[in-house]
Amino acid sequence: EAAFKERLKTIILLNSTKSENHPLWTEIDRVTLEQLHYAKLGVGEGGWDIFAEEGEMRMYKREQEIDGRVVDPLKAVHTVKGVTGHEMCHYFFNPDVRMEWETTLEQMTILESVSEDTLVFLQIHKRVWPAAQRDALFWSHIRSVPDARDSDGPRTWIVCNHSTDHDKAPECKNGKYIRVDLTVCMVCQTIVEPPKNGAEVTRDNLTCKVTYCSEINPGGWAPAAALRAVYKREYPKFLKKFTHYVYEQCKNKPILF
Ligand code: 18C
Repeated sequence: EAAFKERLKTIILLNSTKSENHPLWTEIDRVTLEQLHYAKLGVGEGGWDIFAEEGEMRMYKREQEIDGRVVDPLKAVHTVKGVTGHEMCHYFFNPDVRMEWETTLEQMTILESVSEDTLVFLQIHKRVWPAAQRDALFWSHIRSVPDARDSDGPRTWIVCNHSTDHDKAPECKNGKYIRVDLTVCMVCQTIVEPPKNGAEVTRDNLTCKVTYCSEINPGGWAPAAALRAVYKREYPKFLKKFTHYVYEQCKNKPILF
């Protein structure tokens, strides 16, 4: 009986570290799958306007305002050689390296480690004059899903970030910062070009197709023209810097499929 109880304790402990048992789980699962679907839709329809183009990278926006606030949805696509979708998403999710590529950040705190694949973040972002400084409170979730082409090759990876509340977070209305409301996803598909004569796959055979979608409500007053100027500068800067960072980190490491 003692051995049985011990085993039961272990099972309970193991299960409690899974995100499936967290009160946020239903929302995490729903929003992640919605974002995956949304990211896969093309930009041909739906009124997307291209605003930045450099090499393989294309960035589109839809101008939209809610209560006079700019909330323009953004969708970007990029193709990066030599890395996998798993690698790309790993670095986007991993808090240890965020300061290496995220240039809008002043401070980052992990409020809760829900599980290996889910964290709750409080981030303080740099202030842009003349608007008030912003913070962001969101869960972040990483997972793999079967590839859309139904191949037995590498899976597709997604990281989804979505605003939430948290007991440990300062209340925004009494706080020093205005809290933004965000839904962001990065979806990455790996394409492997089969090497000739059955040789081993190297990084030269890899291409990663990145889709990045973002909807940010500034949460309070911000001058529309300044805000649009900020994101038109910051999004391309982010995606170029981030993908270059991942490429550099991975180039001499074994491939993480
Ligand atoms: O997705 C990205 N990063 C993730 C990890 O950090 C996460 C972050 C989301 C960004 C939240 C943005 C919070 C407000 C930022 C304020 C602007 C800072 C600019 C600093 C310039 C020095 O998902 C990559 C994010 C890429 C950067 C996006 C910039 C978006 C601008 C949106 C503006 C809304 C705030 C209003 C500020 C008013 C300006 C006049």
